[in-house]
This record gives sequence, structure tokens and C-alpha cells, in this order.
Amino acid sequence: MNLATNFFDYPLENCLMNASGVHCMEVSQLEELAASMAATYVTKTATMAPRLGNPEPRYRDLPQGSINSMGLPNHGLPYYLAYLEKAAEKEPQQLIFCSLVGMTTSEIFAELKMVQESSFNGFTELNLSCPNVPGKPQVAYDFALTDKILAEAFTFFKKPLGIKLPPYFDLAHFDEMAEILNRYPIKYVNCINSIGNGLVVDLATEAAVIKPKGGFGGLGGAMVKATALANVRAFRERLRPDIAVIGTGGVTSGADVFEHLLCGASLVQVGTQLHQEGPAVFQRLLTELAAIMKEKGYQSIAEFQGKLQTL
Ligand code: ERO
Repeated sequence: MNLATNFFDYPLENCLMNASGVHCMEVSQLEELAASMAATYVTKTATMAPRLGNPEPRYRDLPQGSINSMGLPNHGLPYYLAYLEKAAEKEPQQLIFCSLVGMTTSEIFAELKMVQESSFNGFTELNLSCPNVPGKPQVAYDFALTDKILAEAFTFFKKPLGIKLPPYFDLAHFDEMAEILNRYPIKYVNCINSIGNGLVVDLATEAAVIKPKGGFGGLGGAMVKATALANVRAFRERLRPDIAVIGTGGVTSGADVFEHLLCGASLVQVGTQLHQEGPAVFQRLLTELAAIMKEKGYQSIAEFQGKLQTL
């Protein structure tokens, strides 16, 4: 079975990687991802300065997924850039993604300038969808602001850039965001970040299960899969063909990976399930994906990628 694929000029052994935020905050975790069966990986979304994040408990695994309000704990962009520059020296052909976010537009531009001036030439993922910083709305729900940020960013940022999007729930919003994105030289979108501001209740204690923001947090895992697939499909149908879509959300099995690919994903990220199972999850998902492809008579991903049928 051939699970190989390409992401632009990078030949990859398969289509799997972590979702930013999971198993990628520490260099030791990044090294474990590099050594795992994941084809590539992304660093924890970074701010310019290190952050401790929100008070604990701030993450909870649930029977149907997870809820988190981490609040962007990270070691600061220079920490991740130093790792990425060193990794590229060791293995120049290895594809790695650098995720970043700013609390202000000027922080975003300062970070992009730092990446532009660095020797890191992989993909940069601009996260416009963090749901968990108190008082800070998700940028990508503000269409005019997203447009303004991209217009300014591309005046100086010349390296490959992707955008991490929040889930949208209305066809008019898919249309509006795709129309903006299609006007810029972005390389990919990543759908979806967690579904923002869910509330999970513990029946026994009659309390919320996480502490920050009164228990409100981003939902991930199995419960978000249908929303993730809809976003992958909706953007694949609307974006220029040269803009790739990375599928993230609800991947717990090889069947889920297959469905993301079928809806048009070029790569598939694993978040909640990676948190629950550790990096061994990638081998299991690949074994399951290969079994499904064999049963269906597919020899390669290209034979079914993006070919969802409608009734
Ligand atoms: O709270 C976080 O650090 C966080 N959680 C998410 O579910 N998505 C994010 O994008 C994010 C921080 C950027």
C-alpha cells in the first residue's frame, strides 16, 4: 500500500501530523514527533514572549473528545525558531511548520518579520483562531480585520504562509472568508481549530470541568468531526486550486483520516487523540487507513482525495 503524498514540493511518507498545541510545546516533544510515524509536524502556537497560559485545570479529556482553555502557554517564538533553524541544518529536506499568533496586529507583524529574517524556510502557520485568551476575540471571525492583517503581512512576508481557521457554521461565511483568502498568496488553510467556547458540566459536582473563563473552552476530538469535515469540504470547493487545505478535527481512526482526505484535505492533523494516545497514534492510524484503502481497492491517496460524492 502506498500512503505517500506531496505537500507542495515536499514528498511525504504519509499525510499525518500533529495539531498545533498537542505534544509540541517542548523541544523533547518535538523530537518525539520527528522520530514518530508522523510525516511532518508543527510547533505550539507561539507568541513573541513566553506565556504561562491560564490557570489549571485547563484541559479535560472527555468520552467524545476534549475541552481546553490553555490560554497559549508557550516558550516564545525565539525558542521555537531556534529549534526549527537547528532542525533544518540537520535535515534540510524535512518539512516542519511553525505556528504563531499575536495578541495585537503589531505583534503578528513583528513575529512574521522575525521568521522572514530567520534561516527557517518551512511553512509558517498564522493562527487567527485562538478561542481562549480572555478578552481577545478570534481574529478570523472579524472578516475586515483578517483582510487587513493579510494585506499588511504580504507586503513583507515572502515565505510560505498558511492560516489556521476557526470553524464556520454558515455558508455565507465560507463564501466571505474564501473570497478574502483567494486574494492573497497564501499556501494553505488549516480547518479547523477547536469549536470555541463550549461548556462541559460535571453532573456529580455540578461544576464546570475546567477553571478558566468560568469553564468555557474550545471543543476538540470526535464531537467536532462533522464540523471539521464540512469546513474542509467548503473551503476546498471555494479556494483557488493552488491553496491546499489541511484537515484537523475529530480524527480518532483511519476511517476519519480517509474522510478528511475524501473531503479534500492534503494533510490531516491529530490533536485530542494524540493527547490521549501519544505519538504511537500515528502508526495505528496509518495501519487502519491502509486497511480501508485495501478493502476499497485504492492503491494511493491521490485516487480518492477530494472526491467526495454527493447525492
Ligand atoms: O488555549 C490555547 O492555547 C489554544 N487552544 C485551542 O484550542 N486552540 C488554540 O489555537 C489555542 C491557542 C492558540
